[in-house]
Amino acid sequence: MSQTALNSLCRELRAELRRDARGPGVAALLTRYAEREEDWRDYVFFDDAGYTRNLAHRCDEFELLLLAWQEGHESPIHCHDGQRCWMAVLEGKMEERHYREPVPGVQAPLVAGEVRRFEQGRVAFIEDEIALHSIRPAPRTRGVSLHLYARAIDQCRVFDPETGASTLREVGYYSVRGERTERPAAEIRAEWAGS
Ligand code: CSS
Ligand code: FE2
Repeated sequence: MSQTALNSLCRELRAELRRDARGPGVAALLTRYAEREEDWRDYVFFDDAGYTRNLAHRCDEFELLLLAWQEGHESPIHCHDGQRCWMAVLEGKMEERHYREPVPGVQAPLVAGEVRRFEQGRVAFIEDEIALHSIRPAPRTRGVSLHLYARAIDQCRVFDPETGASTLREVGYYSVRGERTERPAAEIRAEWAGS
């Protein structure tokens, strides 16, 4: 890997998650990167159709993605497949809405929880034990966020808040390390396997 700030971050994240899979030092590493660095711009593509998932790095310990959100874009309400998720704001402000199932595993309308706003440089953390959530940029702004999933998330459940019904959704990639792609996600994952 070349000596870019993003590659250095990946090396540091890997060392940290190998040391302790819960990643106590991850938020500090992401904060430092978000406050100082700009090389993520090479990996970000926007699309009017919806937020884009741009792959920066994938290995056994984690997956690192840049998500690009136009004004008005919003993720569905989703879980994190039992993994840990950190989100650092690189551009704009991001809003997170928490939801929970009133009785876990029983289908019923979701209960809305807190709404949080994260400024540029701030880091959010979520896992299934905390809540389901949805993410969007603050009104009238676009945003770029850096997402670390440990371990990688290849699928998640997305929820209808009115009924609580959920469906399993495979997640894909809009670009890989700065190259736009329309290749199937499984093919891309296979290439990174064992790295
Ligand atoms: N989980 C969503 C973004 S919010 S953490 C995704 O990766 O597409
Ligand atoms: Fe999420």
